[in-house]
This record gives sequence, C-alpha cells and structure tokens, in this order.
Amino acid sequence: MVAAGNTVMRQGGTRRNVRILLLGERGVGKTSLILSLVSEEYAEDVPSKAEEITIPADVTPEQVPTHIVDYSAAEQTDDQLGEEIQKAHVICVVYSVEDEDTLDRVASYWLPLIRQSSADNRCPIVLVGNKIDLVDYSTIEAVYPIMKEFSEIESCIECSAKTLQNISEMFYYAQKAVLHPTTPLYNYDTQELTDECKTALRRIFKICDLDNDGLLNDMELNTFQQWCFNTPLQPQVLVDVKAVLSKNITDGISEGCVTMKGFMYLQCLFIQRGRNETTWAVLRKFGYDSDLLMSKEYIHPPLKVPLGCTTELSHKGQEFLAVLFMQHDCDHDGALSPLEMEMLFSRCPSPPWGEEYRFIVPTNEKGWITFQGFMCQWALMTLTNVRKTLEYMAYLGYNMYNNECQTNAINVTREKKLDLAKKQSSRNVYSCHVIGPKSSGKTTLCRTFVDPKLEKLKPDIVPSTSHITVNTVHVYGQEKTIVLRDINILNVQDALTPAQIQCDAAALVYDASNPKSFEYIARIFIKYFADSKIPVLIVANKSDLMEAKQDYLLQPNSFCSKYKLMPPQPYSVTRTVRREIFVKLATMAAFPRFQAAWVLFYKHSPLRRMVHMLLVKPSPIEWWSSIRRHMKQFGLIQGESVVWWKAGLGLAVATVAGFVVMRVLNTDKR
Ligand SMILES: Nc1nc2c(ncn2[C@@H]2O[C@H](COP(=O)(O)OP(=O)(O)OP(=O)(O)O)[C@@H](O)[C@H]2O)c(=O)[nH]1
Ligand SMILES: [Mg+2]
Repeated sequence: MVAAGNTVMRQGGTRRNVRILLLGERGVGKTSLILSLVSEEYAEDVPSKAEEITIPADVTPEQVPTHIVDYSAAEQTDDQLGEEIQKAHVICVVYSVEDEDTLDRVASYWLPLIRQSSADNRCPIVLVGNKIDLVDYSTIEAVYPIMKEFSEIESCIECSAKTLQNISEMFYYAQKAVLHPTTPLYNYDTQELTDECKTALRRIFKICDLDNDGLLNDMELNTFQQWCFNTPLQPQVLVDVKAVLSKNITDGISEGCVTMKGFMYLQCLFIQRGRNETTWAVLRKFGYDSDLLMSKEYIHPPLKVPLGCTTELSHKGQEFLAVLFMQHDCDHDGALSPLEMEMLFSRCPSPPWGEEYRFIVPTNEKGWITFQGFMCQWALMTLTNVRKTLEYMAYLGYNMYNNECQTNAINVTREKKLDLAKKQSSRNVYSCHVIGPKSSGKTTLCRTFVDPKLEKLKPDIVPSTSHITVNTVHVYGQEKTIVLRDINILNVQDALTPAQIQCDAAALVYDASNPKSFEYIARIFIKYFADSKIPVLIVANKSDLMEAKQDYLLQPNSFCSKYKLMPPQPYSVTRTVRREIFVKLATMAAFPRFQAAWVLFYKHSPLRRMVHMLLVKPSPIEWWSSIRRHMKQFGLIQGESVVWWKAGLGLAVATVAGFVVMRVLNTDKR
C-alpha cells in the first residue's frame, strides 16, 4: 500500500490529515505556488521559504485538514530536508517547464533522494511542471519515462503560479494521492486491478446482485448507487454506462444487465481516468480500509451484552437471512445444496460453520440444510458466539440491505433475573440441557429433535463431539428455538460444572426399564436443581419397554410430587408423537416459575384452554410475504439528487481534459 510519513493518523483506515511537501530545484516556483494558492494572486517578490500553512478541513475538497510545507535549500540543511521527507504524506516535486535541467534533476536527484529518505514507506509523488505561462508546449512527453521508472508517481500536472492555472488542482491531486491512492487498487505493470481489489469488488458485486443471477439489473445498479452515493442513478447515465461497456469489452453486458466483468471494467476505468475516489468510496462503504482489508470497526462493532442477558437475531436480522436463503435456494426446494451453500458464503473469507451442521439442525432427506435448519444454525451461532454472527453479517452485506449497522440484526435480551421475577420471558432462543446416566437415551432423545426418523443420524456417522441439536417449537403460537445440549457425563461421581447446570430448562432423563437409573437423576436434582430457579422436567425414557421398579427410596412419581415437579414424562423413540416433550421443555423455559402456563402437560385440564387464550400472541412473522415486500422496496427510496456518480461516469466516458495526466495513461500501448 501507499503509506507515507511516520506521523500517520488514521480513523477507520482513512487519514485524518494530509501533509504536503514541495521539493525541487531552486527557482522552480515552489514558494510562489504555495503563496498563489493561499492568496489567490501572484506576487513577484516572495520569500525563499513560505511558512508552514494549515488549510482547515472545511475549505479543502476532501474535507481533511491539510498542511503545506515549503523547502528552501538556502534556509535548510540536508538533515532537515531528510526529516521533512519522512514527515510528508505526499511530495510535490516541482520543475519548471521552461528549464529542462530542472526536470532532469527530478529524475537524477530528487526522486532517488526521496526513495532513499522515506525508506520502505514509499511516499506518493505528484510531479508538478510550473510556469506554463512561459511556454506554448507541453512537457508531458518528457515526463512519461520518469513516470514509468518511478511507480510512486501518482500523477503529473502542469500549472502556473503566475496565472493561477491548475493551482488548486495541483493541491487537490496531492491530497487525493494520499486519501485515494492508486497503488492498492491498480497494478501499473499489468494495467489491471490488483487481486485484493478484485476480491473486494467481487464481494460487493455479489451483495448487490439481489436476485443472485450473476448480473446487475437496473434496479440492482440503482440500489448500489443509492447506497454508495446516496443518490439515484439517472436513466441517461445507465444508458451511457451500458454503451461504454458494450463498446469496449465483450461480455460486459448480458441480457441488458451488467456482468461481473463489466462491473470490474467500470471500476478499472474510473481508476484509469483518475477517479480513484469513486472506487474508494464504494470500497469504504462496504467496509474496506486503506489496505483493502475489512476494517475491524466494520466487522466487529461494539455490542454490549450485560451479564445474565443473551443474544438473539432481531426481526431484521432474521429477515435479512431469510432473503439470503431465498436468493440462494435456486431450485426452490426449500433447502440449500452444498453448491448453493458455497455460493451463499462465497462473499465471506470462509463458511461460518463446517459439515457438522448436518447433525445439529434440521436437514432434508439428502442431508441439505433446510430453511428452518439454516435459521436454527444462525440462532445457535448468535447465542453462543455473537461476535461471529456480527462478523458474518458484515461479510454478507447486512449493512447494505438495511442501511444500518449489523448490531441491529441482534437483540440483546433482558436479564434473566427480570424474566424470573416476571415469571415470563420474551426470549426466542432457549438453552436446554439433557442430563442423565449413561445409556439412559439422552443422545437419542436429542437427535430425534432434529431428525424424527433418526435416519440421517445413525450413531456411526454422528461425530462423538456433537452434543448439540437445535430446532424450533411453538409455544402458545410463538416460535421458539431450542438449543438442546446433551450433557455427557462419564462417571456418576463426577460433579457437574456450572456451565453444565446453567440453562433455561433441564430435562433429567432416566431409563424407566432400568431399576438403577432413577437414582442418578434424583441425586443430580437434589444436589444441583432443587434450590435453583431452573425449571426441571423428569423424562422416563424407553417407556415402550417394561417399566422397572426403581431401586431408590422414592419411586419417580412420589419423588416428583415431593419436589413439586411435573410427573415423569414418558418418552420413547418408538412413539409416533414425540415432539410434545420438546414443546413442554420450551414452555417451561419461556414461563419459568409460572406453572399455570404448564397446564398443557395435563391433556384434559379445563384450565388449559383458558390459559392458552390468555397467553397466545399473534402468530410468528409471515416470512415470505414480508420478504417479498422487502424486495420490492429496493430501489424505490429516493435520496437527494447530487451529480456525484454522473460526474464520475461522465469523466469515465469522456477522456480526461486539461493538463492532468494520470499515471495510468502511461501505458505501453499508447
Ligand atoms: N512566469 C512565471 N514565473 C514564476 C512562476 N512561478 C514562480 N515564478 C518566478 O520564479 C522565480 C522563483 O520563484 P520561487 O517561488 O521563489 O521559487 P522557489 O522554488 O521557491 O525557489 P527556492 O526557494 O530558491 O528554492 C520568481 O521570480 C517567481 O516570480 C510562474 O508560474 N510563472
Ligand atoms: Mg522558495
């Protein structure tokens, strides 16, 4: 990258000030240039060295405070010169267009000296040919070989301190060389975008390709334009862009839409025409810093999660993910094939999860993640690693879809102690632990949660490390996501850790056919749960087998009534209706300490209907219709009409005017 000076100050990868140093032979007009800029008039008598000048941010074109520093061989030592070179962010090397020697000295003395003094921190250079009022020719021809030899030269401009021609342009280009450098974007030798730039633009293209057809249609281009420049795309500009693409490259346009190749070509054109700021504006909007890496601020915005609170996807976060799923479910089978999933995450450095999802969340008969499974996987990640969710939301382009920070994709729930006090929780994701002695059927129970037929989950293919399953259930008409954790205890004597105990509801599972089984969970209950506020459900597993009398001082039923627990819930893999148990667990988690809500446990309770009526809330969001609404809104929002983009394209379409010659015009072909 181009970085200069050791007083680099950055914010979000962008410099907060610019220090411009003017160097060159004696008498070329350095001091005159500075004074002409400041006073807007030419003075015959100038001191040998101008005082350092600071131009406040609001009067500079790029809104960055700018320091302009003069150099005078008569007043400064070589050491002082070296120091100034090191402090500079950009150096204007001035020659006089009417004195060939001064240009020769640029190549033979000044540029090598700058290279030497700024070491590996190659400082960007603007070549300035002063005194054009004295000649009727251009020195550009003589400048080409120098530009070719010294890649740090960003641009060259001819001007006159006397007539003020191109004076402000010169300082603007100097500022631009610092703020919107070409080097990270463009490779002069190959005359192509750099790999980093291509990677970034590829991601941006994919984010903007809302219907995922590999093309940007007019609506998508307009959305992109609106997002990056806060102004709609003028219809005529759209026509011009397409005309430029059709004329200059093959495959830049397909079916009347801009292809990835066309998109890249346009950005390349901006850079070649000296409109780096347009490409940089796009890149910065999508989170890239000066090194074309996604900035930390963009990927990891601060999110406060107080103790006792959890993190879930907000309605907007869910909606964004639903749109994403819909975009990539190309065959509309309600599931993502491995290829579709790869496509979906191709805008991220790597997928957020590995193959293990097949054992964690619902998948279809082919083992492909379903919509429900996809949302569950995100719910799990958001609950357990919200930082990663924020990071992936950024990669995927949440910020563009909703025009806001991705922290809005997250809900931080209220503290659990408030839920307990109110005996009700507004969370949508609960963590439930399944605890029981070895062979009591915990793992099978957890697996039936995501695969009722237990077909895809044959023990030999399920990795032993997978202890979590996630699925959704409805609790009084509201969709709740349950993260079931199989707490694997090897020895009955082993103590449970706080992490193994802390959850929203616990299922203590015993094998009803094994007389030695209940004692373990009875002890676990008394030791860890009797005094806790965690709701507990006792599950009598393998209820299809002959029930054994338990070798324990209390039989399960008596134990439950003694400790005011729900009676043991019979469960078996052979049962046809098994989901009930998960609904019960979810209900207990959603209404902790509000046992009236648990009446659904008693099938024929007259209370059940009444409580149900009291608790039922509107049904969950109708995904698909809301998504359709969301899609339709794209491109309809009109912003202020500024001619930013038009100007950009106008310049890209036309050839660059005036005396400015950007480096990139220095090509072998020309
Ligand atoms: N015709 C014309 N004369 C200029 C222009 N710029 C500067 N001069 C004259 O060139 C002479 C030198 O200008 P300075 O600004 O002192 O040059 P400098 O580069 O600062 O010189 P040192 O401080 O000695 O290194 C002065 O007589 C200026 O009036 C210009 O654009 N056109
Ligand atoms: Mg001077």
